Amino acid sequence: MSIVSNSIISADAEARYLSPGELDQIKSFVVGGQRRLRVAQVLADSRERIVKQAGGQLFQKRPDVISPGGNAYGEEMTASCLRDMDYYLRLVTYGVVAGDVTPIEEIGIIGAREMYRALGTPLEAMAAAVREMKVVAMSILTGSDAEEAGVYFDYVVGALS
Ligand SMILES: CCC1=C(C)/C(=C/C2=NC(=C\c3[nH]c(/C=C4\NC(=O)[C@H](C)[C@H]4CC)c(C)c3CCC(=O)O)/C(CCC(=O)O)=C2C)NC1=O
Repeated sequence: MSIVSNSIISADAEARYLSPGELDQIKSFVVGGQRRLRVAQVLADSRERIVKQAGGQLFQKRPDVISPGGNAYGEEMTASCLRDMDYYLRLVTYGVVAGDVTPIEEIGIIGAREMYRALGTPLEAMAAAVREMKVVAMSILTGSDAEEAGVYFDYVVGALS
């Protein structure tokens, strides 16, 4: 789930102490801890704005998804769509905190493509929604904070594409 637990699991599998290389990686994870927590907090605090603005952008660029016959057509379906966007934003914050994509993968990626196919949700529009959330998040975060979070948005976009 994180570099710390992964390193321990692989070291213990070989009944050995953590290597200098592993300790170095853990060190940079620990050193970056405050920043990752700050980034996760900013994203969580901005969740409404991120989802709302990104949803607006998505529906402007893909009016088909909210038009009759579209997967997110109607108040209830649009709400499910925005809720899914909030889900993925939440998972991005998990990734940021863990410094690892594994929690995102386990909770929201494995099986997601099949699920969306079954629901008739266009995957490329779901990926586009996450890309739009990244754009909004990048306008809120700066510098290395934005870079840190960007990795996890990109991961979700790539995994859903
Ligand atoms: C945290 C992990 C997690 C995820 C990811 C998740 C997704 C998820 N999205 C769903 C539905 C849905 N998802 C969407 C989303 C969209 N439709 C579009 O056209 C857009 C492209 C997109 C929004 C950007 C919609 C419209 C539904 C409702 C579909 C339906 O009920 O037919 C459903 C079906 C059950 C339900 O409606 O709650 C699940 C399980 N649930 C989870 O627990």
